[in-house]
Amino acid sequence: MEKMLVVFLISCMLHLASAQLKVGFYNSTCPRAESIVRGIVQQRFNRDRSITAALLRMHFHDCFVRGCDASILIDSTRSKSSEKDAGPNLTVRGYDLIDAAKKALEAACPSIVSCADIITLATRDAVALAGGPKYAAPTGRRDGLVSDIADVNLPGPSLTVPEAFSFFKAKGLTLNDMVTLLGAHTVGVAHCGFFQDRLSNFQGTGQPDPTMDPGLAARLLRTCGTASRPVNRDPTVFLDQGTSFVVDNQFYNQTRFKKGILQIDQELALDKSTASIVSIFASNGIAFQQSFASAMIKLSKVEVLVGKAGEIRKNCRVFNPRKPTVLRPGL
Ligand code: HEM
Ligand SMILES: *[C@@H]1O[C@H](CO)[C@@H](O)[C@H](O)[C@H]1NC(C)=O
Ligand SMILES: *[C@@H]1O[C@H](CO)[C@@H](O)[C@H](O)[C@H]1NC(C)=O
Ligand SMILES: CC(=O)N[C@H]1CO[C@H](CO)[C@@H](O)[C@@H]1O
Repeated sequence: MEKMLVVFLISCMLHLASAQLKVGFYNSTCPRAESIVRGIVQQRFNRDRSITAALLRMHFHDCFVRGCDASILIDSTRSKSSEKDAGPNLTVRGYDLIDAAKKALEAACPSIVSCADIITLATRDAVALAGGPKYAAPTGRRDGLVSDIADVNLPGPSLTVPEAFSFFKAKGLTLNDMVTLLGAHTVGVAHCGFFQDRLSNFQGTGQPDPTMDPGLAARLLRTCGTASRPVNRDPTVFLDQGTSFVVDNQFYNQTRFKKGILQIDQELALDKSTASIVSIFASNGIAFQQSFASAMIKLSKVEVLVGKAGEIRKNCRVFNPRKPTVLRPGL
């Protein structure tokens, strides 16, 4: 009984928390906030279209570890390893863009716009620039006070659909949200190490993964080499072999032709719980775009800090210095 009450109260609090995010949260406190971020993303995108993939992955990794609180941005110190240094972070990119946006925002309105909102807004803008949906992103997130390598528990690329779904379900996301969000693999790259097992000796059979198109497997093998004889140093390949820089539904079409790169991507088209969603998105680009916009908004609300929780960091890579009035007993 007591337990149920606690669960009820916590779920009320979570509900309230997300209710405090608002579209245009900075309208009066920093009216140029969204246009400043958009300008910086546009500038970067003009010379490097891969920024869309970088930000999407950063946003996902941030939100799945302690909620969307910019904990992924914290640099490790000599005494403490932060989220950034965990294995699955591997090659999360785009930290410098967040720094540039923060610098411009601090100049325009000091200590107002959170790093967590910068990630959300920059991702939203980069998605739109790459041909994805344009959507209004609620803001008002606060930055977290904890970033610990031990908290990082992200899904791996060789999971089954039900295994992967357990991670999304724990964040309040549906199977439809998961299939939609994995559509982010319509842009960006993967290092060979994440799918090499599929190319020549799948599960010890001495054969490529039978769920991968043999022509594709042969091509990827030439790029990647084998685990014992790798070609140069861990090269990358496009996750969407069709339209690699465009946020569109081609990723789903590719998986229907056995051209998913990661095992989990291919599984989406094969598992009976997700195959029908994949075929809808593959044949209906507008349905995908609409679903992607709403799933991104849902992702951006996972376990956020609002109100007086957390802080507004001055520098996205370090926590603000503690106020001197806080005396800790024993120190
Ligand atoms: C079951 C869930 C997921 C798994 C197992 C997974 C796994 C991976 C792996 C292994 C890579 C390659 C990383 C590298 O080689 O550097 C990757 C890349 C990527 N992932 Fe995911 N991912 C998942 C969900 C998501 C979600 C929900 C998003 C965003 C909404 C996302 C966005 C991306 C993007 C954009 C890239 C390309 C990054 C780049 O080019 O720098 N992923 N993912
Ligand atoms: C901010 O302005 C936009 C555009 O006028 C409006 O849609 C939004 O509701 C406003 N938000 C707040 C919190 O005032
Ligand atoms: C779907 O992918 C296949 C295989 O790569 C390609 O031949 C076909 O043109 C694609 N269909 C659409 C509608 O883009
Ligand atoms: C960008 C970044 O901080 N990457 C780190 C990811 O984690 C590895 C260790 O697993 C570090 O070596 C990288 O520096």
